[in-house]
Amino acid sequence: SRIGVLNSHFPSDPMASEKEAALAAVPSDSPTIFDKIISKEIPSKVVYEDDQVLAFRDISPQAPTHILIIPKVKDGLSGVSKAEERHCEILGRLLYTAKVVAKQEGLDDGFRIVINDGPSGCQSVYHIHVHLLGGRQMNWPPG
Ligand code: TR5
Repeated sequence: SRIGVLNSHFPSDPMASEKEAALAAVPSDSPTIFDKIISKEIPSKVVYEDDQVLAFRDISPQAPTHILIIPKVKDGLSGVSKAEERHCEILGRLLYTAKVVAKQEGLDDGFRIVINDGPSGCQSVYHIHVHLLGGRQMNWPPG
């Protein structure tokens, strides 16, 4: 559970080491639902695509515009915390694509970019993705 995950950061939790192991075991190379979205096995509302990245509408939008931008080849990049130097180019391309898509979506007043990482960061799909959110006033701090 979410609370269990949070508790694992307290050394007094007797289950801490077990939970840490479970966290460490999140496999960065395992396929995710996004592989099937990339292959078009599962349909999605694609708003931008090139040879390296895919951008599609989030199935559970948290703002009038909510788009996910992902690399077509994961290459071990399940999240930012797994980034290696070889990923620098694709990491930059994900952000650049967010800008291109924001313009395409008419988000001229601004937008929010989010990358969740790991259980405490509320990541649920372990294939790196940039959330592009816009079309309403964002609040700070985020939840
Ligand atoms: O929680 P994190 O940051 O990992 O973001 C994962 C996002 O993927 C969430 O905002 C989900 O709503 C989104 N998601 C999950 C699925 C999905 C999707 N967006 C589009 N299409 C989807 N399909 C077909 N299936 C999903 N399980």
